[in-house]
Parts: sequence; C-alpha cells; structure tokens
Amino acid sequence: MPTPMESFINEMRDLFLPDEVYIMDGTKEEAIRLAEFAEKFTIDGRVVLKKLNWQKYPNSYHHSSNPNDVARTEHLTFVCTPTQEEAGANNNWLNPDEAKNKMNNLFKGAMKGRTMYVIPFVMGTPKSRYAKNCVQVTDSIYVALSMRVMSRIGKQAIERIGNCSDFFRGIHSIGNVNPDRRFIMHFPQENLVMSFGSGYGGNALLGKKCYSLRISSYLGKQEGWLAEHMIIIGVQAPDDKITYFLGAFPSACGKTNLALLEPVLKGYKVWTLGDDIAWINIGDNGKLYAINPEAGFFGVAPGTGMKTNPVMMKTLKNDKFFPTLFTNTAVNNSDNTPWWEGICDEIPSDLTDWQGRKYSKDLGQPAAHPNSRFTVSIYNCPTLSPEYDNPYGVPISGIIFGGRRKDTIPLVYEAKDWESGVFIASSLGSETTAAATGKIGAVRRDPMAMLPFCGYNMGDYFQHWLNIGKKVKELPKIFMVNWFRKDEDDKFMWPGFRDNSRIIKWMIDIIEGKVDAVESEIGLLPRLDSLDLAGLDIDKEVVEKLLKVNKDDWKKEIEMIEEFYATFGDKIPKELRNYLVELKNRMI
Ligand code: SAT
Ligand code: MN
Repeated sequence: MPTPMESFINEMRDLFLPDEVYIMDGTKEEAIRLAEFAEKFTIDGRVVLKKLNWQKYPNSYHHSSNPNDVARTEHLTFVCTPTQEEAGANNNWLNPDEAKNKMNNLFKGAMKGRTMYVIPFVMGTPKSRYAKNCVQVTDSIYVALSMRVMSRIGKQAIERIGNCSDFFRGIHSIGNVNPDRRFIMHFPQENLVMSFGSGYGGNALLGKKCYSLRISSYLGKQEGWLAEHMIIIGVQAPDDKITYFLGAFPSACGKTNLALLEPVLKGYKVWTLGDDIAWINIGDNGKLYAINPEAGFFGVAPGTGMKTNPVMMKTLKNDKFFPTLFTNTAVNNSDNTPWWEGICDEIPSDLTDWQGRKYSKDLGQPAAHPNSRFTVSIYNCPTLSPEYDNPYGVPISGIIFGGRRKDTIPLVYEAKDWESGVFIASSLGSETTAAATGKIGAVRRDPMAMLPFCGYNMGDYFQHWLNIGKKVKELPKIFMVNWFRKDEDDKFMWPGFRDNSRIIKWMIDIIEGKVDAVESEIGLLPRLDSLDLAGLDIDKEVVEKLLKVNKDDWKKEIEMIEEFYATFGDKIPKELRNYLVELKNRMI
C-alpha cells in the first residue's frame, strides 16, 4: 500500500506527465547539485541561476524572472470556499469545483519534458506541536531551491509525515509564464493550494503567504489560534531581561528593518525570530506564544543597505547556509555582486540591470526591479534569537501595529484593552508609496496588515481576534506606532530607524509597570518625561506635536473607517461597531 504522500505523488505524476519525478532529501549536497544544474538550464530563454561573487556573497546566485512575473498577483488569487460569504469581500472567490476544473485543465500534461520536484516540508521547527506538515510539487528548480531556504525540507519532513494523510498539498507549475493563464487558487477546507503560471515568491513558494497565512488563518479559526503577518522580536534590556513582541505593518513601513534593528539605546539588543509570519497559540499556561513557521527571509532588496539595515547586509554575506538567491536585482559587473538602489550611495559604472541590459541613468528606470528580492536563510542572521527553534515558541508581551501616516496617528499609543486594540488593528491604514500601484499618498486600509492574506471573511476574522482575547489569561499589551508623521513643511518629525528603539523601551517600561501613561480619546499616550530621548536632537514641542490627537483629523479618520467597515456589511462584530460609535462621541 502506498502511503498517502506516495499516493499524492502518483496522482500528480499522472496529471502533469513529467519526464522525471525527483523527491528532495533536503541535504546541502543535493542543493549544490541542483544549483549547478540550474546554472546550465534555461527556462524562457533565461539561464535559471548565475553564480555571483562568493568571496563577497558566499553561496549566492542571481535569478531573473520573466519581466511579466515580478510580484504577487492579487487579482488572480482566489479563495475557493463552498460559499462566497465564507471568503468575504476581502477575497476573490470562485466555486471550488469550477476552480479545480480550470486548474486541472491547465495542469494536464504541463510538465511534459520537465522534471517534477517533490518538496516535503515542515513549517515550523519539526519538534514543535505547532508545526505543520506540507508537500509541494513544482516544475521550477528555482522554486525548489527557494523552498529549501524558506522552510525545513526533505527527510525530516518525510519522517514527520509518515503514514499521515493530514498534510498540506501545494500543487504548482510555472506553465509558460503567461499572465493570462496565471491563477493562485486556495481551498481552505481541503488544505490545498493550486498555482499556475508564475514563478514569483508569494505566488509559487506555496509554504509562504498561500499556506502559512491564507490557509493557516482558516485553520487557526477552526483550531483556536492565529496565523498573522507579523515580525517576532525579543528585546533585551540592560537588566538582561528579554521582552517578546509581535509587529504588523503594511508594506513600506520598515517592518524588516524593525525585525533586525540595532537599537540606538545603550544596553538594548533586538533578537530576531521572524520578519514576516507568526503563528500564535495559547500555551498550556494560558499565555500567547509565537513561532515563526518560516526558516528564511524573502525580503525586498531596494532600500536595504549598511545605513538602513546593517544586520541584513551581514546576513546576506554570511556563509552558513546554501544557497542565497538574488532575484531581479541588478549586477555590478566589476566584481559580479548583486546591486540595488539604496545598497550604497554611488552607482557603479558597469552595471547590468534586472532585465539583463546595460544600465544607464538616461533610461530613467531603476537598475534593480523595485520588488527585487533576496532569499536567505534565517540561520545566516547574526541577531537570530537562541529561542528561534524553541518548539513552544516565545511568550508574547506586546503587539505593535503601525502604519505610514503623515498626520492623525500619534508616534505611539497604547490600546486601553484587548478590544480597543483589535479595533485599532482592524482600522489600520497606511499611505501608499511609489512602490505600490495606485495613488501616492492615499490612505489604504489594511487590517492587521492581513487584507491580502486572510483566507476567510475578514468580519469573522475580527470576531476570531476578539474571541482569542476572551480565552487568553494574561493578554499582551497592544500598541500603535507611526514613525512617519510630518510637519507643516512636509518633513518627517521623528528620525525613525535605530531611534525607534526609544519607543520600544517605553513599551517595555509600560509592560513592566515602570511608567504610567496619559489617557486620551484614542488610548494611552506616553508622558513626555517617560520617553528616553537622551542624545537625540529634537525639540520638546516637536515631541508634543508627534503625540498630539487632533480632533478634526480624527473626525475624518472615523468617517474613513466607517466607509471601510461598510464594505464588510453586517459581518463587523458589534463590539467594534460600538467602539467606533464611542470614539466618534469622544471627538465632539
Ligand atoms: O511574495 S511574497 O508575498 O512572499 C512577498 C510580498 O509580496 O509581500
Ligand atoms: Mn509580507
């Protein structure tokens, strides 16, 4: 009798008709062999991997994708629940049978002449009861190698799966990278994702957003836990005590920089546990514990440099894990290293842009694609927390939400209780930047930074958050931050980056009851003298402005939140609707 995993592989072989089936064992030798093969192998007329300078960037390769395939395609991403209501206004929906027919037609024979890579993997450290078993098939060697970096693949997963049929099934083929035949279909009820026509990270590394957020958020709802788009950090204070935080930020708010922060404050240190996804469970003692299901960073390259994120630069140059991949970055030909805008101040003279053309400033385009990425093991990270592989996860004392807002939202405030914290998170907004499509500067609502990643109706999701709050014994404190407030001259008032550690210190002091806060209409604000601003050149008046709650701004904010809530109809929990009414009354 074949095991359920073997049956799945057989079924996939019969569907895709590959020339060969290769089951990954997850060893370094295997990865080296596959990478060497990928250096000679072409897809779409492009060599899959090009070796970079290993003296400067050990184990590194460059990959260019099809120019039509450089980001997640939200409009082609579907949640296929039995009813549309389950998927909610936050998801594109298709009937599951219709979706499967469509995908099976695309999949039929799609791997003729190709190898089907079978990737057994575990999300989370295999020893953990919170970890989940998964199997992905793919015909992309780039995807197969990326999955080795981002998760625990191979033998350890095969052993964990054993004879079980309870594992996530991820079915992927890059097809012929045709944007008209590109779909990412989620079937939460069946623990299944089907993806066709894209080789890009979030569309193709199915353990990442597809499984660890969309499918897992649904599982979490069923099983009483949370799958969140959050960083996990431990902040060590001068007394050596470590306080663990989660943090959720929409894109372009410096989320990864915070995950790898070097605090400006003496005696403080940030330990990194995750930069993107947290699975949060209620531990045996009734407190919240978080694990990072991933094993690597899939980060945006542009803007990453020694000034903005020195720890990430060191991570990228570390030689611990094979391989490190750079996708759609430029290449500096003088020393064969990856290059992108923001890595340093000077533009090298001999640069190849992300599409393989000789770079010239006159083209008026960046050399690296704005969404170019690095894929690097978390074990390369010099600030990796010793608790990263702890099967129970780390106990969470604070949850930080943040957005990019030039006005309205103070530098920091604390939610009075869990419910108001859920309200703050549910109405999280951030201004769009040039990197995102659409109007620059418009406020886009992105509850819990989960809008594109919640695999079920967002109204039910808010209710699930409220329910978790009722079950947890010692709830973490919830904070809202805004590093991006501007003055009348359109200048940022707060320095940001390493100075954000001053705000984290205040949070730790609040958690430990060392300082108290001032009540306001929106929550609890810091007292001016409880912020550690030593050595920072900032006027008292500026800090006062940073912390100001302006009622006129808030009246507009509340109107916008009302409009946003309306898109979910009567699915918004009554606790949140009531809170909004109370807030409105406080602004009169
Ligand atoms: O491609 S991912 O979804 O993993 C990253 C992103 O686009 O946010
Ligand atoms: Mn993300």
